[in-house]
Amino acid sequence: MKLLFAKMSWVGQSQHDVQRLGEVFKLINTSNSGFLTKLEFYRGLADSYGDMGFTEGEWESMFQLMETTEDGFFNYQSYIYGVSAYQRLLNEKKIRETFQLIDINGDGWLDLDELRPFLDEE
Ligand SMILES: [Ca+2]
Repeated sequence: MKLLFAKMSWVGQSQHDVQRLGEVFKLINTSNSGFLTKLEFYRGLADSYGDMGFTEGEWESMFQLMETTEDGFFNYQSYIYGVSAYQRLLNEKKIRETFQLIDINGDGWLDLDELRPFLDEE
């Protein structure tokens, strides 16, 4: 099962990412207003943190999950909600992909023959 658990390690990683991204919000929000716009966030990110390992498309996906005010401001709570929701979607996608990888005959079930290569590693 070691290989299987290694494949699942991103779940812990994504929790770490949410924490890390939370810190970044606080550091970028230098005015301490509690609100940022997407532009302010991108600017702060570019100035101090680079892309943090996320593509622009990934950042956009996260922003789409955030609730903003009419003029495009979001607060810490909405930001964390967006980041967490995005990580959750990503986890579900990766779990599905891993399942499909193991489900060799594609019947939607994992049988012993399909799991044996992972069990033999012990
Ligand atoms: Ca199967």
